[in-house]
Amino acid sequence: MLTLFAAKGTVAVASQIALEEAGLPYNTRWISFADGDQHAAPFRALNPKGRVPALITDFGPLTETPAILEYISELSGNLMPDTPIERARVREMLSYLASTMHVNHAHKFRGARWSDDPAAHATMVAKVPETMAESCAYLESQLPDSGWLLDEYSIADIHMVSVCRWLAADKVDIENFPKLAAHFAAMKSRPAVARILQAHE
Ligand SMILES: N[C@@H](CCC(=O)N[C@@H](CS)C(=O)NCC(=O)O)C(=O)O
Repeated sequence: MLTLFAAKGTVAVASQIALEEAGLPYNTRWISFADGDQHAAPFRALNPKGRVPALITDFGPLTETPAILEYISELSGNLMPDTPIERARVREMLSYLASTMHVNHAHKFRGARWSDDPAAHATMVAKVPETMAESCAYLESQLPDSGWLLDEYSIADIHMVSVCRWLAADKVDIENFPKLAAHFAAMKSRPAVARILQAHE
């Protein structure tokens, strides 16, 4: 049985949605950032990076949202398009979300990763609405006028939910990006997505 380690409000939401949508049996183990669980020895033994998500498989822990999402899609034979170029497009989006947009967001709470200077932290926080809006503009440019990112529903659509959840708190009005707003609304109307978002409240 798969076990997913997650914390509320985090990118782990994407892996949870993918597990639900794939219909795979799994357990969720919630950890608390307020209690510093991600840095404590038991969790570090599973993920030395001290981050969620971490998916415990029969073959050991698997980390990094793009890898977890693709593993879930492979186990289920679902949530990935068929053609090589479309599969590459999915990976292109997952990579952007993880390596650029998530990192933009992380500058709000995790400035200590990049500087020891409190003044630098303040300027990083101030920049988040701008960089997240830039990322939204990129997503808007990639989405079709309606429907999913590609012809069929995929793990790329799922990963986008995790960053859209952060926008209001990051002072970005999603309504400035109509295709993204419609995509997020369509995602939230899916029962599996609604269930998981509710669990993060
Ligand atoms: N590249 C990783 C990033 C994971 C990550 O940074 N997760 C955050 C939560 S959104 C975390 O666990 N942060 C804990 C910390 O920085 O102490 C992924 O995409 O899964």
